[in-house]
Amino acid sequence: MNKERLKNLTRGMCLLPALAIIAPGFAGSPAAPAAEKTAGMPVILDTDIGDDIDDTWALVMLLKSPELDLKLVTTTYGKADYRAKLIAKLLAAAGRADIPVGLGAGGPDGIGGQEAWVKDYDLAGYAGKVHEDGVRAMIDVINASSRPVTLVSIGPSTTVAEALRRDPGIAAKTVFVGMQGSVRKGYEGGPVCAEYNVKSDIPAARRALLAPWKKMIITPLDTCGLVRLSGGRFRTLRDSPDALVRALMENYRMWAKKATTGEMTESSVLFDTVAVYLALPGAKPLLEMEDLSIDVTPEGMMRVAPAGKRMSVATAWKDLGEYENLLVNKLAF
Ligand SMILES: [Ca+2]
Repeated sequence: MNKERLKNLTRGMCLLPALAIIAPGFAGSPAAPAAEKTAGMPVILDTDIGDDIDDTWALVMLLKSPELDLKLVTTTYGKADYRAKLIAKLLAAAGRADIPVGLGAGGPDGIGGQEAWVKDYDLAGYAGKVHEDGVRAMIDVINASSRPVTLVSIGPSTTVAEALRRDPGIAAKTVFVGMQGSVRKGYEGGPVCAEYNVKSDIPAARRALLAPWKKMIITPLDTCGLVRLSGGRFRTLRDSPDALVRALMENYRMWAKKATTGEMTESSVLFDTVAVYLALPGAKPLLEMEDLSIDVTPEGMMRVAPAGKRMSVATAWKDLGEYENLLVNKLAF
């Protein structure tokens, strides 16, 4: 089992920390809508796409959300070349090569479970802009925007923290929306734990999650860790003729190491899609939202504490089934 695969499989294992340490092999388990660039809310997606597959789902969901005007997609937590190739090829498949791609912090090297999809893809062939310094691009998009930018953070905070280090002033101009942490529940509804995005780069997470953002909204494992499509909902997407959904399913097939998409009967946990949902304008009637003061400990745990950072937290589902319907409808059409 390669290192990346191991990381994917151990993402959900912090409820079994001892086992994870002593037995690392233990593991269970037509183009997007045309750009309506003027109407949508300005958004940057910062993603560790290419490790767990849910980032790919989240990017496709974002591309199928005309309410959101995607200004830039940046990579985070290393593997910048591999991640940028995945992003660029997906944007091209969506007919959205107008969206720039930025290589984020953590270094260029490394691959993951979707490498087969991009091994022959040349990033230099991307028709859109590729920023070698994605951190700079993130700062520039935020500072150039006449409206607050929504930063959708769905990976470790390596790139966001570096942007804050270079220009702390971006926080006050930005709405931070993240798939981050674990407040009262952990993976699969289990005990609270150090969530993957936080524990992968704890100093960066502390810098990013405690920064003075204009507004801050997160979906911790309490909510995002429960989303999984199965049955008819999954089959609707698996069998969709839509070009972008087919690209998504092909990536999922490669990541899941299946010979055909027909062998797949359900999704993995789609953590990151909930951050995209939170970024959408309007009320969130499907979620229980609480204003909480959150601290992040040096061990990567989230604690509700009076001196913590005030944020809106999606702590429970009111109607998870209806969210899954929304996700299918958004992706499929
Ligand atoms: Ca992610």
